[in-house]
Amino acid sequence: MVKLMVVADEFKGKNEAKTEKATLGITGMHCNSCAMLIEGSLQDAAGVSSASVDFKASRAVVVYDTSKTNSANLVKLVRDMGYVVSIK
Ligand SMILES: [Cu+2]
Repeated sequence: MVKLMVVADEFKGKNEAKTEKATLGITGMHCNSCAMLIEGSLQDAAGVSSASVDFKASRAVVVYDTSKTNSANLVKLVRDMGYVVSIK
């Protein structure tokens, strides 16, 4: 019990940055290159550590640092590319 708490505190101290995963629903992708284009833009966005876009599922999964960005920014980025985006 005590040991567990110590480990948790150490982890907290090292990790100021909090990672979160957002799933976005994307409407308007016509082919796989749309998905690749969106994926590249998300990967290049500040605070994003990984992004993958699935054309067939009309969905993007993005892992990001909550101290650097938020899901609203990610949604806006894809919206500005001309797609309809919702947070799943
Ligand atoms: Cu396309």
